[in-house]
Amino acid sequence: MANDEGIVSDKEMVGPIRRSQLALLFQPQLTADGKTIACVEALIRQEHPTRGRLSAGELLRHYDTVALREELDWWVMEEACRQALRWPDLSVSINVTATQFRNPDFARHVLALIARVGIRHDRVELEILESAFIKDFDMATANINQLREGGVRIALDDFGTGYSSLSYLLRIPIDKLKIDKSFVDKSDSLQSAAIIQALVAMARALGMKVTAEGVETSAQHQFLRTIGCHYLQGYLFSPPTSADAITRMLDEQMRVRHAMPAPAPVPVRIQATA
Ligand code: G
Ligand code: MN
Repeated sequence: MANDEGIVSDKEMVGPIRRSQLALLFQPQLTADGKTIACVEALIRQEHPTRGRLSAGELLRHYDTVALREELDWWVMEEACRQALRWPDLSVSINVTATQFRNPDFARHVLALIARVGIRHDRVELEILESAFIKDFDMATANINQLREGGVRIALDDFGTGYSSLSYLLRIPIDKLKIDKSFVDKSDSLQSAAIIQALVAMARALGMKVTAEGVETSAQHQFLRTIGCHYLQGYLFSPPTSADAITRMLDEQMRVRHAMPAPAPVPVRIQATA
């Protein structure tokens, strides 16, 4: 039962009632031209009976025991992989926590889940924060190595906001950098533009892909495209949205592509025979 503020206690949130309130939304990451969805990031929300849609931050306050958090984390991972079976051409990106990375069996469990769901390993990308490495660097790295050997890709989320960013980059095997929204927001300032440009150049030199987060204006889009970001994510293209809406966006993408005029056929000359 809810208290005066409409907040449901943890006890009532376990089991099927709580699960039925959980929703996964997906936010597209597009190729730099803004025309093709390459990946979707799974983001959790709760459809609360009295308080409407709760953000991840509000929702996680209710999942404050280790067991509840763990159950939720695995629910997100499995649900995201299952939903992604609907979009065979896309990767799915899933946020994972520092706590998950400290579990020595984490990589093994993820690989088993992927095999059970039946999604291709190389379509799954895990987003981690630099803070995942602070408490136990060796364990986090061991998990990452095992995941990457299994074909799963790793992205460093909110890049640029943590500590020791540059030294981490050289020490952690990472496939993708996600440049934090706070830099993109200020990309009209010379300093921020210079930092973003340097980050992109460095990531590319290290063989990584780069996604810019929180792209909201076409000026930001043009800048990020020009300097060589591979992928873009943000409200300019789409907010986090339902799985059905992603399917509709893919249908529309296909329709636009096929509606484009086909290149003019090369005229065939028939030689008159003597
Ligand atoms: O830290 P992470 O990259 O996982 O954060 C994703 C969050 O950022 C989501 O909650 C999403 O709603 C939010 N977000 C994504 N794109 C934008 C954007 O263009 N503008 C703003 N204000 N928030 C965004
Ligand atoms: Mn993320």
